[in-house]
Amino acid sequence: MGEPYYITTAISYPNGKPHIGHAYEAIAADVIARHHKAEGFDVRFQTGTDEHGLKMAQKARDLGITPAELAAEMSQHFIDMCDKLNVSYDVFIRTTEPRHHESVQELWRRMEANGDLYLDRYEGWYSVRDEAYYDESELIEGEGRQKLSPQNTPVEWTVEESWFFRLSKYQDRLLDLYKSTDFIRPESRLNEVMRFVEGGLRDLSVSRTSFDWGVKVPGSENHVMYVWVDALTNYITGLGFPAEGGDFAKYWPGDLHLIGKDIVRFHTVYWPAFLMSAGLPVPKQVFGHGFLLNRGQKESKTLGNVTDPIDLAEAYGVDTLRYFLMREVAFGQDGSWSHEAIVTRCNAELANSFGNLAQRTLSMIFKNMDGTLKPSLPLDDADVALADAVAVGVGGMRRAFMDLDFSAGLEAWMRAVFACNQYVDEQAPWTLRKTDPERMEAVLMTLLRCVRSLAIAVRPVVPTAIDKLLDQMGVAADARDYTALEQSDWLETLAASGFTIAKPEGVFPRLEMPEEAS
Ligand code: ME8
Repeated sequence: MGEPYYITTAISYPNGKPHIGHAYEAIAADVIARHHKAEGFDVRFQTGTDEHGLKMAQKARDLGITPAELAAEMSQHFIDMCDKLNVSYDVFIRTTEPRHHESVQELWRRMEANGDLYLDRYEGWYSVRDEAYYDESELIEGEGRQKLSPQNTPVEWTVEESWFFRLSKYQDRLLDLYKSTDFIRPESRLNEVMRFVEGGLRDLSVSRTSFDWGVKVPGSENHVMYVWVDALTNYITGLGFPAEGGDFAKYWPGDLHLIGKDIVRFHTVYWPAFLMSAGLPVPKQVFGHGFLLNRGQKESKTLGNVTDPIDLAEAYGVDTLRYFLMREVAFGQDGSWSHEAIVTRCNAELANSFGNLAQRTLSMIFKNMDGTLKPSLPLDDADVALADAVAVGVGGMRRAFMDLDFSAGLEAWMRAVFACNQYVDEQAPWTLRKTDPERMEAVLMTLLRCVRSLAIAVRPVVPTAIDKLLDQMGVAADARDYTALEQSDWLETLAASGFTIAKPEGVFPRLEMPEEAS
């Protein structure tokens, strides 16, 4: 087994069904997980649902059910979404699980033992939707002079007895962390957080007495913990904490918390401070991705533009949706989707470029060579140059993916696909068939080698279609990781086994605009 690599998504609030932003984050995390697996890492991938807090309690009350019922029903939709979108998580955590309560209470005890928790009275502007208190100075004014949080959500003046965490004590250690490591990415978020922390940290209210839907504070049973203390701890609960051997020893500190830009502060200020207080190592990196917008607008129930990601996956195919999201959005920035953009991008790149290349190659081998493989024909300069161009494209893609720059990675991959299509046009194997059949066979074998490399490279993004293609090419199921790219004799071995290419089936069909969207 390779080096451990632990990646997590945010855990979603199951107060409604998953939206396209949830799908985007889950898909991006899955691509990262699959990419690291292909690179040989021993990957652990966790996602889940964040089931406590006032937001859940209020929603359940509105629906006339208990918060536990709401959480159970809705978290199933998140599990179903992950399964539908081929999200290969190892652990799906629900914060209502007893093991999670135990883990959070142990974290609390350690913070308390370190002298970082004290009882006081809290007064402030609280936003239920954000589950956060805000400073007067941070508020903005909405319609009718209504006070709103910086996230545009309503706030209420709230007074309660509360436990406090000595966040102020960690200011210097946090600033050191940001300056000496790559803890926060991308850079725009780093700058935002630095400004916030340099502005001075105030102690944080970390318990509530006004409701009881949460993890109980040890020794102070009328208090439940602030939902963010509880939620953030999910990342270590899933590794078996408080047990510190086993998975915890192997995968902690985690490599990457992938989250959206709106919750960067919780992950880069509160979470490392809690861990420092409890004497535990902090994760290696937090990446705050951008928001996915619907033609430039945030989806919302009020605007009536909410899209069910499952409907999109059903309309266009799971792989297509995954490819579109990773290719279209510069990772870290906001991005937009529309039906036209999905159809245009995926037809141009998946159906017409790569899909067509693979389909043409396999079908010419099937028709003109009876599907047989001839690995040892002489190669000429054009063949060697193409193999080089593909190796450069695939190498560029792997490096960009390591750096989480997916759109640039897929662009490098696409350049290699274009080089192959240009080679097909220049070599014109359909003409060679009559003039120089042996040369035609060498051209087709060159193309087959390139298609295999390109397929293996893009497999983390579009796993189902690529597996279908590699099956048709006789590539063994256990030879589809990046190490297989170095196996220069695979075609020799496959030919020696007597494998022949059968009539191929396309794996990236052309898309049509759905009627209601055109
Ligand atoms: O914040 N585009 O849960 P959540 C992209 N429970 N990402 C989006 C998005 C959009 N339009 N809208 C939301 C929570 N997200 C907490 C997290 S973690 C210990 C607790 C992202 O259901 C959002 O940024 O509101 C977050 O990373 C994730 O979806 C879940 O959001």
